[in-house]
Amino acid sequence: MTLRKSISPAVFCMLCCLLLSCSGNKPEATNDVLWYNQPAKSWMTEALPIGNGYLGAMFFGGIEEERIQFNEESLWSGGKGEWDEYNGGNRDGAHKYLSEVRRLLDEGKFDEAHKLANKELSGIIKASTKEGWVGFGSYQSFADVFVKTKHEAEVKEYRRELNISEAVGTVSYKAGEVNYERAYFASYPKRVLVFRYSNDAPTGTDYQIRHESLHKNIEISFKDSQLIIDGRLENNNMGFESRMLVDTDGDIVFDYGELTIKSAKYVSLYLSAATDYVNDYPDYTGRDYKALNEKLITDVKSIGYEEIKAEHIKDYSSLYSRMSFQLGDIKNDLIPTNDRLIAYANGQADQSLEALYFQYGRYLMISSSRPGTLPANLQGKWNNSNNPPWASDYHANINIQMIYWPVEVTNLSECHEPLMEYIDKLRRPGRKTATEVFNTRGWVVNTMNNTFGFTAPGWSFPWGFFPGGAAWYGRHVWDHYVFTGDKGFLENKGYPIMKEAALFWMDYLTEDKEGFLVSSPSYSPEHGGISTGAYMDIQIAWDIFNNCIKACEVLGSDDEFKQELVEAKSKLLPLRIGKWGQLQEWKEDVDDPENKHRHVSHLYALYPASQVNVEDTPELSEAAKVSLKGRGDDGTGWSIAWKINFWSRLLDGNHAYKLLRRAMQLTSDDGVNMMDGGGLYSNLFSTHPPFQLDGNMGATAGIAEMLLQSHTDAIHVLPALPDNWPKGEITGLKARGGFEIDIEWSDGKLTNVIVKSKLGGAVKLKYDKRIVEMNMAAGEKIVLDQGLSAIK
Ligand code: FUC
Repeated sequence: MTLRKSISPAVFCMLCCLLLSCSGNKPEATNDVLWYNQPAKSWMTEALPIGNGYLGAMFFGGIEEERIQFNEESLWSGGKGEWDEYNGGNRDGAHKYLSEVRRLLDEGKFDEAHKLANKELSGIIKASTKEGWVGFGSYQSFADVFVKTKHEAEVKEYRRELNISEAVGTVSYKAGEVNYERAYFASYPKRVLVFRYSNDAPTGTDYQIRHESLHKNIEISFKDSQLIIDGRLENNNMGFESRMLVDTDGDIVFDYGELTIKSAKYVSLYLSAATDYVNDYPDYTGRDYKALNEKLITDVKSIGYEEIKAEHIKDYSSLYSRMSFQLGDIKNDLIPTNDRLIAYANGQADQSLEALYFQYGRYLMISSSRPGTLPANLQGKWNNSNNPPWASDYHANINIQMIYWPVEVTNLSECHEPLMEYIDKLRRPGRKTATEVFNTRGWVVNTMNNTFGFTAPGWSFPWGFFPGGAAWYGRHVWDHYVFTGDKGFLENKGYPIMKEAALFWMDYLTEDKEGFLVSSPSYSPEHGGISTGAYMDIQIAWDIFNNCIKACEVLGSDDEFKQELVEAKSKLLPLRIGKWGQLQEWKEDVDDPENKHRHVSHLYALYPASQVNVEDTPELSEAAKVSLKGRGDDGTGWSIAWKINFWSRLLDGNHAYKLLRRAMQLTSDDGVNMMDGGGLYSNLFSTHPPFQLDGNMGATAGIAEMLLQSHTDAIHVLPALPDNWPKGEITGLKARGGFEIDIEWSDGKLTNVIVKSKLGGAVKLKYDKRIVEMNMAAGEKIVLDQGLSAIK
């Protein structure tokens, strides 16, 4: 980990005073702003993200030359268009080799089993090149917008900011006596990116605007006041188009692919982008993307900038403002965010930075996942490369799930819908993989998924082999139901998804010599080699069986299947405590206390699932703690974030907080580090490294888990409050059962809690050693004091 620079606490205090007294461009004190007094140089570590789920953009805020890199969520290479024999990665008939692999494993011939599984069960891509994986493909950058403005006079009072309560970015500065302002936002209602340039020079200013793209097969033109990119991806022939409508009071000239706008007091740019992709197996194509763009641009044409902006803020804040979070009294928001991070890395307290980081996770969620869009991928929707790390894919052995961990608890249930849709659409290709590779009913996905139904195991064993993916997705489906109480969803969409994922496990599990059900072959992501009965598989099977049983009870149907599930669940290999007191990762007691691997897969049962919890399974919880201590406090960004959640579930707020601070350490490392990277860039992107959205979202979920838990039969208030957060207030957290909870505390103790019930019903509330049980009517609100006595 490298710090860009470090400052002492004394210098830090001076900096605060200086900023408070000398800043010409006085910022408003607010808890919801990231801001900087310099333009961004690096895309990954400094540029700031905006997005509406369909489109994402990163703005740099350069003074003479502005760069805005943008993405459209479906622009992916790969799939059938790239390679006729693509087949979702499946080796048809691969299951013929399963029994042989199992026999070898039973005989303890692990190397031979590995070789055979690697050769016959792995998925297929056509080739691995430096442009990426042919067949699997990767998420692509769309293009960049460059805007040049010349300044003769000295530039002062520069400020670049992202206001996450409104989802509006701004840049402002003065050149001589002229004020320059820019605004950037992504409207979900209008499905466009909006960039606005304005100045108060008496005769306006000249702006030069152009596009640059990494794609070769494109044409750039200007017609009907629109700068248009029309292209096809070279490898899979995917059609794509963007249209940027220019509205200005200046004079426009288009020459050599560049727009010059003369003497303009304002320039508003409205950018829509689309591709011919449709999430429809097996062809994944057919959208009339040009007609869509035309409609979107026509829609914004007749409406003014202010109206579009007001509509955007209203839409965005209808989600964002469902929660508020205040921590302590220290407000350092008058200091540039990068300087705050430096001070924080040097040990300064900055509780409002921690609260900001929590809310930033919600901002990133709303900006990358809205109804109608694809789910957020490994980098949300932000990617500046055509060969991004891990293809910027949907990684189903932890990453995509972690991205969605905070979504229900932080009151953004609608943002979960894209994942529900995506999961639903994966069932058809997933059934083929179940049949061809595993010879089972149901559906399955493995480690790496893309937008073209790649559900086969990855192309090398063991990292690519992870049949737990679909059942883990099933946990999200179930959680979506338990948080919202939407029975229609459960009946029509959720339960069918879950049932088929459970069917896969019913068929895939085999009996071991002791008569327990185990998975074979299996392995614990992404280490330890091939085995029989890696515990993550068993825990995932337990979880999907358990949740399906509950779903059958809720729906009052499928009794026969429910009985089968009950029986299968009772025969699963029981969790075991090993020789050094650890929760075993494998069926055999072979865990190495020195193993620091980033995946802590055998604690799936502790978080996100709840098979192991302090209340009901204290011994297993203790064993989980021993395992966790063994793994240590380092890891990649997402690994550290997972550990925040684990320690919260173990009710150790101070340890969770220690990991939160570790997760928020400023770094500028952007090369891949598989072991002990982690940390934050100055734009608050969490890093593996490199940037992955999972680290942000995992930490946001972890903070929520420190303050509220509802995975047992009780809603537990302040279950893992760290000493460093003696005082605070959080409103709008969600608990399972359709409850919304506001909590206030001071001196490290609960002051009051407000419970609102959407669905009505019984609720058990827990704080410290106190428990209260209440019956609430739908829509009822109850205020309780520190002793959990109702006061209103
Ligand atoms: C998993 C992890 C890696 C990385 C990748 C995207 O395979 O093991 O650390 O996060 O996903």
